[in-house]
Amino acid sequence: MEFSAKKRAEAAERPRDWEEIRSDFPILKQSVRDHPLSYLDNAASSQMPQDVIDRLVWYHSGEHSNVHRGVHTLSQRATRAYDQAREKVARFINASETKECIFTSGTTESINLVAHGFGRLFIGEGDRIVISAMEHHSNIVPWQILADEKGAEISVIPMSDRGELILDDFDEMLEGAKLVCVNHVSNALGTVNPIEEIVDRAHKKGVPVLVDGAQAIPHMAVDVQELGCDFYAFSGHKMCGPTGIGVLWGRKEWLEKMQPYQGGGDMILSVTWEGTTYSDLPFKFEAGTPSIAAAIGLGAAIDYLESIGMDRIARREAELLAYGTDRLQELGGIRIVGEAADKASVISFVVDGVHPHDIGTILDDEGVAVRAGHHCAQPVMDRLQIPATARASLAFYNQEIDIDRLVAGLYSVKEIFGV
Ligand code: 7TS
Repeated sequence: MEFSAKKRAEAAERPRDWEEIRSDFPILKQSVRDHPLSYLDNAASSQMPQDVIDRLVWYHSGEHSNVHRGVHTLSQRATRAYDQAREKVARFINASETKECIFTSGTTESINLVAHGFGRLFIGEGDRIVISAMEHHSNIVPWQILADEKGAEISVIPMSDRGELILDDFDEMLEGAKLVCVNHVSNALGTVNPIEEIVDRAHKKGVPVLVDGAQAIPHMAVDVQELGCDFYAFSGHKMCGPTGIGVLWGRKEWLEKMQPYQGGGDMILSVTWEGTTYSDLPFKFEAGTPSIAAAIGLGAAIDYLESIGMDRIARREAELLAYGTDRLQELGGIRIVGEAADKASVISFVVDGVHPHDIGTILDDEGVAVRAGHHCAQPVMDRLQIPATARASLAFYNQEIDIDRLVAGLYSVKEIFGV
């Protein structure tokens, strides 16, 4: 059962409008607290279209079996679908080889894999790891653990009040550095970072770059070869796929040198009491039974996104971001946090005199889902001297009406708190 070819052919013939695209998402058709649901927490987790749900149901009802093991028909079916999902991932990010795409449980595991496999081998005492000031905890904590273990040091690329990286001292920071770790898009601020420039400058000093692409991959066409980076990490559940699956793309030259992150079945060529030889890429890094269904679901999510087109998605989200930013600014008493010139569709904000958790609770009462808190980016909050923000993060299946409902909810917040 293949959904993609049909969808793509249909889309090429007749680009579907956004109303129709929204109707692909069954979860958005419900009411929450007697209001139509406006789901604006897509940076935490996006929703799955019916195609992806159907693909998961099909896998579980017609294909489920273990992969790379059985000679029987079901195992062959599951293996084919799983391997095809990896090919879809490779095509989606323009990897030069499919084997450079490792399935993980998500961005967090992808980064930890590099911290173990690359960090243990190439980072030692006194070496430097350069991290940006706007990282999610998952691109900070693994490096802190490694730095503690190895006696390495961490240097932080600073950021401005507007939420843009300040790269003035970046070249000096690269002296003695073994790795740069930076996100493509900040989850807390929406900033799109200048990855090509960062990679270019780092590579001039011979320093590889890991990009946390968790918040970029759902919003724009990503071409890892064009970016020039060495590693690119992302999660399925933020790009209309299921949870429990993610990807680490890495340059073959690095991945081949790196040690496996976990040992177990499916990652070996042979095991004897004398020793073990590991499988080739990508299997060397995929010990044990993988998240087969989720990987296949991710493949279906890629088909779905491609049937709309990533450039079209980026243009639509830019429209929604502009509309949302204008409407929030009109309200008064609201400060948008993160005003980078290049932004993805994330609107973090604070309302003077109201805690973001209260904003989140009142909005939920009106059917509007936002996230409130530090967004696992506590150093960003510390830098901006705020404890937390409320965050509306938009996806292409949101509509202006969702933003209108957010604004109506914020009027209620202001009324209740008298601000
Ligand atoms: N990196 C970034 C930039 C993220 O935004 C997130 C999750 C992660 C890494 C971790 O991804 P995971 O799939 O491994 O958990 N960000 C968010 C968020 O903004 N709200 O909830 C999760």
